[in-house]
Amino acid sequence: MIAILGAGSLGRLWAASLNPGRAAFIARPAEPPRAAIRYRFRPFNGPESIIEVPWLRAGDNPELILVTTKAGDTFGAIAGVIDRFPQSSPIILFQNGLGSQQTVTAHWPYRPILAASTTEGANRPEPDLLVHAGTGDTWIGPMTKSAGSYLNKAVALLSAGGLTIHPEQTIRQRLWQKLIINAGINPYTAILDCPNGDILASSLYRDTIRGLCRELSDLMRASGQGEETPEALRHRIETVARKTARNTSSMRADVLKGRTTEINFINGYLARLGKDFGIRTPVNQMLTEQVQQLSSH
Ligand code: KPL
Repeated sequence: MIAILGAGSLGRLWAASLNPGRAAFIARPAEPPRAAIRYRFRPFNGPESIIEVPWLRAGDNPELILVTTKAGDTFGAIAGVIDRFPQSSPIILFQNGLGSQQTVTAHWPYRPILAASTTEGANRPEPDLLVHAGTGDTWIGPMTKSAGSYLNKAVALLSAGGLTIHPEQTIRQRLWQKLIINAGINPYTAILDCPNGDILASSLYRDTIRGLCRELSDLMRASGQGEETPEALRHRIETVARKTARNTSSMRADVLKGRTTEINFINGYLARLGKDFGIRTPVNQMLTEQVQQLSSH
């Protein structure tokens, strides 16, 4: 049994891929007991089906716990349920950005905690409809010392669902690579309220992207993430913006739906890191403040 904490798009995608009978959602303490979660699942290829995912029962001992909450909810969600599970239960964190993973591993350093970075695309155009909009890859790697010995088992368990999973010993590096892309696309799409490709022609982007990439390059070096020139980072950001030109970024979608964005774990995280290292980050700060003004955060 694989337990999933967080019944949003990503949690539902994993549940749908692992069902029947392999996945259960973990109820939060404040959640009244409800019937199983039922939704329509529209796969990337093939016909729609109905998915029914039960709640984990008291005493169930899952082989793996997937945490698919938003970055800002993650620590509280885990803290509310973790005492139900043995110290040896492996936990995989699926959050965007950086910062939430560090908070969790700093608090539970002896638990086997892994992190994942995924390019799977899923959304919920209606509350009871889950669309697997784009197939991708998922990399999983250890964040705490004791997690290393669980990696192969976790990859095998998740691969059984049919999604493409890779073991990744240097998962922090991969999280950083994704952070760079998200930092260079997401806030602009939210502020400008446009699809990813349209940011490239805007004056906000054109006036600030050089400064942003300089900050990103300095922060990567200071964090031990290697040398990447600002130009190379800009090239990567723009390649993804062109490839996903018609997409609505996750941050723009959050703003449009009135949800809390993940800005504090993307540009906000980078601005905090800059303070720690004594590196100036005016562009990250400006983007963070502008996105915070658009939403409840
Ligand atoms: O990961 C993304 C997101 O929306 O969060 C990008 C790469 C920007 C694609 O939309």
